[in-house]
Amino acid sequence: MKQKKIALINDITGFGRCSVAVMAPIVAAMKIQAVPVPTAILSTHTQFPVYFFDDYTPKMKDYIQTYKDINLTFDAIATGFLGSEEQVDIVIDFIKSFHTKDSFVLVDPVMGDYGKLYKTYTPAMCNKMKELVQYAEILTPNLTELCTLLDEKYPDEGKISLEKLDSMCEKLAEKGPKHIVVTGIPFNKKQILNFIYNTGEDYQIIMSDKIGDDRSGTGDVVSAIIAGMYLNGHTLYEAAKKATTFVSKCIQYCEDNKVPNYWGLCFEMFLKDLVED
Ligand code: PXL
Repeated sequence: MKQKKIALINDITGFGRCSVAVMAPIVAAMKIQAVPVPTAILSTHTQFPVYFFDDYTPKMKDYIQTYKDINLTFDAIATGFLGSEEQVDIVIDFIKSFHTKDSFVLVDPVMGDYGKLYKTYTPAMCNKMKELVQYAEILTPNLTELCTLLDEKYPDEGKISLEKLDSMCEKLAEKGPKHIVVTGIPFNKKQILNFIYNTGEDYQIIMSDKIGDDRSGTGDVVSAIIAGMYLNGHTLYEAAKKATTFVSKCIQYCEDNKVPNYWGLCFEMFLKDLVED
C-alpha cells in the first residue's frame, strides 16, 4: 500500500507539547508521513507567561513554492494555529494548489478556550478564520471556537443542549465543512461531551470522564488522531472515539505523575496504542 502524506500547516513550538511537535509523531505512529509547513516558531506556547514568537508569514510563500516546483501531492491537509491574517490567505492558496478530489482538508480553528480567545487572536483574525472554514471538509472546534465562528455568546458555564449543538453545527456546515467534531464540551463536573456532526445524518456523541483540569495541547492531539484515523479509512465516529480514549489515558498519566497543565499531554507514553497493523 502506498504510504500517505499529510501537510501539517501549524506552528512549531519547542516546549509545551502542541501543534507540529505533537501532530507529527502521532500521525507517524499511524504510518502516515508528516510534512510540516510552519506558520510560526515559538519557544513555548502562548499559555506560558513568556514566550518567544517568530511569525513565519514572510517566509511561507517561498517555503511552499518549492513544494509546487517538485509537484508534491498530499492525501490530507491539516491546519491549526495561525499567526496573522495574511497567513490565512497563504493557507487558502495552499489548499487551492494542493487539495484534490482524493484528499481532504481538516481545519482546527485554534482560536481560544473556556469562552476566551487566545492573546494573539484579534477580531480581524476571527473573521479570517471564518473564511478558512469554507475550505474545510472536517472541522474540529471546541465550544469557544464554535460560538466565535457563529458570532454566538459562549453559554454560561459552557452548558449547552444537544439540540442547540446540532443546530449550530448545521449552520456552520452550510458554510462548507461536511463533518464537524466539537471537542471537549463541559457537560457536568465529571464528564466531557464530544459532539459529532455528519451532514445529512443524526448526530452522535461520545462521553468521557473529566480527569483533573484542562490541559493545553489536548486539541492538537485530538485533531491529529482524527485526521490520521480518517485518512486510514475509519469513520469520523471511530476517529473521535479513538481520540477521546487516547486523550483520557494521557491525562490520567499526567495527573498521576503531577505533570503541570501547561506542559501538554505525555502522549509519548502511549503512542503504541495508535499503531494499527
Ligand atoms: O494548542 C493550541 C496552540 C497551538 N499553538 C500555539 C498555542 C496554542 C494554545 O495556546 O499557543 C502557539
